[in-house]
Amino acid sequence: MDIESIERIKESALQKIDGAKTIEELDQIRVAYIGKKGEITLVLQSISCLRPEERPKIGALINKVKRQIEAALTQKSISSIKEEEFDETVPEIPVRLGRKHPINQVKEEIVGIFSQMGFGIEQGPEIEQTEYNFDLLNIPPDHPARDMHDTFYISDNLLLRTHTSPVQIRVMKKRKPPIRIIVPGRVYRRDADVSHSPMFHQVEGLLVDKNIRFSDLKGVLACFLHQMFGEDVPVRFRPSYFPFTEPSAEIDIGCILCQYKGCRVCKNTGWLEILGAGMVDPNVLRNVGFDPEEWTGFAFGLGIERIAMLKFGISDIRAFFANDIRFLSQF
Ligand code: 2NL
Repeated sequence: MDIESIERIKESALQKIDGAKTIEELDQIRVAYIGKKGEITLVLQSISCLRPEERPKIGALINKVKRQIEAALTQKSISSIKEEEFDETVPEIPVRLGRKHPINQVKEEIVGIFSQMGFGIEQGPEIEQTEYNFDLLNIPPDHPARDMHDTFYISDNLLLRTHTSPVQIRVMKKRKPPIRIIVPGRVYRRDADVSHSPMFHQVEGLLVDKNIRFSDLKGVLACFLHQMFGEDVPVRFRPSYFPFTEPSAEIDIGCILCQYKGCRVCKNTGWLEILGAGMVDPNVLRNVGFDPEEWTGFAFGLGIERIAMLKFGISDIRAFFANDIRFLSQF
């Protein structure tokens, strides 16, 4: 075994590797040269036939040639795989796309309708001062909504807002009328069952200008309800009470689940309560520095979860917040 014959084996191996056309051919070459009974392997085993002083030099050369052949095989198989084994007809691995949360879908639908009517979107802090959440809204100090059992207090004068109305107060204190805003956001109340979540979402609206009267409220809200639930849906206004509006109303639509015949959801009335609204109380206008003789306005509020539950036929509010992909991927 001499240097020349080792070099010859190397040259023939590299030549064959270079000329190989398939992965199978490369495998055969691997076996023929560096497999268990391959040429290089046999040469390495016959090293004991050499004189001891020749062994290290020849041994090192054979090992070097073996590594060169391995490297050439690897290199060639990488480029062969690229050329031969990429099958562009194999279907791709499906990507599961995310989607908008149903609460966000309904919120965007509501906000979109009011945007078209010229309402601008406003947002504000979820941690509020008692003054903004209650006092300036004409909610008296002994009102039950202020109770520790109904409101999450952070301190004596800080709380998690129980409605988005304090945002409208902030806007009115900052700007002069005309004001026409829609305020979507998270709100918090100490309540939890199938239809109440301690965190839920509201959309409130406020319009203040000269000569605004109850018919403006009726027109805007009927227009909204007909876009949201269909041109043919019946709408009715019932007298109600809120500390921040006078007069106040609750607004129903004909039950979209039973077509007004009466069912469990509408409690056999044929009607679903959708909105609370009213003319902004003169006390509230004065609290933000507006003269109620010069400016009047209307305000309204609705719960997004309630509308989403009706729209999608969901009976447990907690499904929205369980983050179960099997639920969320249906919308
Ligand atoms: C409901 C009722 C309502 C308002 C919210 C409001 C805000 C200001 C002044 C006057 Cl700054 N009113 N908001 C008015 C009437 C009803 O919400 O049932 N919400 C779910």
